[in-house]
Amino acid sequence: MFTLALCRPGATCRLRHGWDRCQACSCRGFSTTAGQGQQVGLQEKQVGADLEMPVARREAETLFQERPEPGNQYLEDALLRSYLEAHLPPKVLEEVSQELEGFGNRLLTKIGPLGWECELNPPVFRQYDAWGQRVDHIVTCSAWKRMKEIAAEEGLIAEAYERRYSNWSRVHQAVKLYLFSTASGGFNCPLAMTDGAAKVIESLGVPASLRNAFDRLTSRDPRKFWTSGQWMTERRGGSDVANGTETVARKQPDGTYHLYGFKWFTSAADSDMALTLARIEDAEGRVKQGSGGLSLFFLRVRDEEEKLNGIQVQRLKAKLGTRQMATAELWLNGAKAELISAEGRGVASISNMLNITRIHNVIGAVASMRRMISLSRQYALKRVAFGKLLKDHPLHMQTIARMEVQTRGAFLLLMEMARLLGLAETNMASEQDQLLLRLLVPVAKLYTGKQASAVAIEAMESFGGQGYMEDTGLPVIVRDTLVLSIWEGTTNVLSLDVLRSLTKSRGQAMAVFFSTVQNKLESAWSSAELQAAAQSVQDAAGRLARFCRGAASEGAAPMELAARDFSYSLARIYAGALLIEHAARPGSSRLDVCAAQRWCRQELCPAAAELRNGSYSAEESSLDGALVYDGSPAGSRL
Ligand code: UCC
Repeated sequence: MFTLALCRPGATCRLRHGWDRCQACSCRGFSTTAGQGQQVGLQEKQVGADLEMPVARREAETLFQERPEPGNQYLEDALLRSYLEAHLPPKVLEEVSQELEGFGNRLLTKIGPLGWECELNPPVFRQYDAWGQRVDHIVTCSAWKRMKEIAAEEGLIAEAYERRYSNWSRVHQAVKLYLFSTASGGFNCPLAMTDGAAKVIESLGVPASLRNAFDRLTSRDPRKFWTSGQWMTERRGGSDVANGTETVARKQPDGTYHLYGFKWFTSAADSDMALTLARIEDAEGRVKQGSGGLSLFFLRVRDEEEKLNGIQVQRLKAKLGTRQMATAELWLNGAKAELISAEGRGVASISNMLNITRIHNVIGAVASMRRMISLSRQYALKRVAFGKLLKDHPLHMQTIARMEVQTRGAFLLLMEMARLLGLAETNMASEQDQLLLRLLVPVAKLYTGKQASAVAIEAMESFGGQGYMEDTGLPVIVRDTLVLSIWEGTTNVLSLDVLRSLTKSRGQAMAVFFSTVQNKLESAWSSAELQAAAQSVQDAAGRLARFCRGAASEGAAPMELAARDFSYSLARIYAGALLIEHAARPGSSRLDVCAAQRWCRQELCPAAAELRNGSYSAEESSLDGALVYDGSPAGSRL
């Protein structure tokens, strides 16, 4: 965690600053941690001594509470390490774990402090220069620029495209991004879109005109490395892209296009390039409306002389979080662009990008949960309340343990997607694997987005009032987490995407889902400890199958009403199966078993439960609206 601390000027600085700078005395340094037990003892002694002393004689600068100081994120993440040990081939494991340990140290000592600098120095927008010339310059801090270099040096995008570890390359990349995420000062956002853009270009076979862009997006050379934006959202809406997109594309004699329109949210607007959607005008200046009128374009944001490419920046957005990263409103006023999809296939083409950024969203969600729990559990080792450390209060431990179980389920979902993506990208995925991946991406995105918000808020509470204090850094994580259920598709939009993927596969994806869950439970039936959990998952899968058969006979409307609960059911059943599979492997720990058992004690199939309650009936549905508008003039018209 990153905090700013204050010392009394002139006094000896007694704070253990970590990487931060004391505002008053400007001392700086990185502290080493003495034995944990010793620290706890000292803390207890200090608290005791302070309480015995009359208030007037206590030193004003005495810290009453110690900061939590997690160590190397890789070394402290038991589940991550056991997952890699269970899945990676030995040679790959050896190399990867060595690299991750080093990366964990770099995060702790170098990258984390830079991330905090990004938070303290958010981008500013300079529209004019001193002489009145319009420059539309988005000024970012040096730490943000350094983050871009580090992303290249660490191969955070390159790793996935070099395929050094064949089908395990995506797992390796996902793990690095997961470790990087909460230390990145928001740089995980441009990386998500960069990865998505590289994926789109690769899936087009890297045409000659995009070779340079692809090489830069996937480069390890900081001087060459580019990031990409994903400009999809316009004034009329961000979810309903098909109806919300007004931008038009006018064909030029040289075959390129000029784009005219207004992009309402463009994340990481300081990026080097972007992929965006527009409607191609015909010779009479007419465009086709709807999804079928949208095509996908590539554009550079600036030309070789650093001049904006027919783009004006209107303003930066004032956001609740992710303030380290510039989100802008952009006018496209003749931006030169290249058509990169078949005409009218824009949405289908950009979906490749969406599916990658949604996986990054899951990475961000799991990383945020893991970070908050790390801080919370560290704090519980140091904070004394009601005469004992927080870690010795069973209710407090139960609360953190519940978060831990949620985080474990989410982590395994993430790894499963990365594993499947790695197979798909090395031509090792079966058709079933591909269907499963298409289904799991929206499921995991929507589910972990919600989990992360809940966990981040719960973990903040575990610090008491301190958790609410800006300079602890905790509110930053909470704010940056809350966006995860919104961007890249809200929970409901993603629930509808789950239905889209099922419809498109004509039910095959569901069949694959059920058979995969069954396979994952296989090794648990012989385990006395895991049998009951496996039975819960199997029963829930049975209820879900009956639900699907019933829904098929009801038509689309009830299914749409049930979409969110249905998606939650998929997430809980699948994560349950993954936790069981992980716990049933040879050499698993008692805690792996415990996590699987606890996960499976929750309602695993909320869709069936809500169906039993009548939640999806026409009558209930009409009452939803009545409840919402009770007392409002609109209510009488329902
Ligand atoms: O928020 C944004 C940037 C934030 C920064 C990113 C950071 C994330 C990093 C996290 C790090 C911590 S950008 C805006 C994001 N916007 C969205 O996500 C849009 C949300 N809306 C949707 O997803 C909608 O479902 C739409 C736009 C996809 C619906 O469009 P349509 O055109 O109404 O949908 P259709 O007609 O059903 O789909 C058109 C085609 C179909 O293919 P065909 O024609 O062959 O049948 C669909 O199957 O597109 C296909 N398709 C997909 N294919 C649609 N979605 C997908 C998909 N996800 N995967 C594969």
